[in-house]
Amino acid sequence: MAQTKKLLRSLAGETLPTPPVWMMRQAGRYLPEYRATRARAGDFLSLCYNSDLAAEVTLQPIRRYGFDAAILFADILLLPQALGADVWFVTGEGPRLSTITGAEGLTRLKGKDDIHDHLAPIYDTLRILTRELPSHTTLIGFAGAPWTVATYMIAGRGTPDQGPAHALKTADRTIFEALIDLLTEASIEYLSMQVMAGAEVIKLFDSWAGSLNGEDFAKYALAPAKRIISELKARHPGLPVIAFPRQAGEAYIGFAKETGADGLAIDAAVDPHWAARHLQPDGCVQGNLDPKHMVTGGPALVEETRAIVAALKTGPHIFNLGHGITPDADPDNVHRMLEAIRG
Ligand code: 1CP
Repeated sequence: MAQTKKLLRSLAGETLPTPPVWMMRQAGRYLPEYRATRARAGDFLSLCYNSDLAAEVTLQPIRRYGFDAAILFADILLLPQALGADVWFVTGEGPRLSTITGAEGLTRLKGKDDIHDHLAPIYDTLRILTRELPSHTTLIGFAGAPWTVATYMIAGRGTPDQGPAHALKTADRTIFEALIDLLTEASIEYLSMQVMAGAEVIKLFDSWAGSLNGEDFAKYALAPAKRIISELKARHPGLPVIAFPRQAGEAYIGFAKETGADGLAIDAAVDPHWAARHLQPDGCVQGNLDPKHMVTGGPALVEETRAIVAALKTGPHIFNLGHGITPDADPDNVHRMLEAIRG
């Protein structure tokens, strides 16, 4: 049967008259219905592990806006938790984790196959969503890429420059690489289960790829993505994957081809004309409206949206933001963006 889901057609390399669209963090605090459901769940992690409520918040932006894709409501830090790290969220500040500073932190972690009991509610969320989503909406599963997840596990929190992770990489490369390898293999098991539970596309978020340079980028961003993607595709032939090596700059070039990704998500710093020339020949490009427009709105929102659509219209394109929508965004600006894309 010919593929009718627009997002899957774009990922298969088709150039469509209007691009499919979804938004990073589309289920989130800018939506009053999200805040209400989160309050019912108690806190953020309880929401992630409550399959019914996690499915509910995944569906909220689909109902409100009719996006072409729904992304599983979960977080990249659930995998470290499944591996045995302590993870909690400090309201108004962000995530906190137990830290990994050397060999003993690593040996305390579980093996790659010991994560599924802990993550069972996430797989249940996906099963609920396969039943509840409209037939034209694509269901996206995800994980953090090994480097990005490692930066949180090493520092115990988000960091502006990923300093502690770079320091461990220099001080004890064996331990650092063992952590990257464990996360690579555990991500394969986690994502493979997501596919079996109903995820139709997988996205790998390497939010901090931009702080890796040269050889480090090749070893800790590119190589793990390549291993994860090739193993997932071996287990699930035809599975489309979107890679997001955020702020990779020039290193976006060739990333999709070398890792086998079908789609390459780009941040808002990338000129979409440059992306059309250097990235679209290798496959679908996803992006890349600056999320600040969702706060400020006005004519600039419409002009920028149209400029991105126009720049990428001669190749496969999925419209998205360059990063997640922020809690201070105006929900009406999302309608304005959709109007500018779809007319
Ligand atoms: O207060 C709240 O309700 C929590 C805010 C929130 C949300 C809505 C967090 C905390 N995580 C999420 C959901 C989430 N996280 C999704 C699913 C839904 C969607 O996109 O609609 C996804 C895909 C993520 C991925 C994620 N979590 C990333 C990668 C993407 C990115 O934004 O760069 C990262 C880095 C995280 C860690 C994380 N989780 C939450 C926060 C505030 C952070 C960033 C921490 C930091 O470094 O400051």
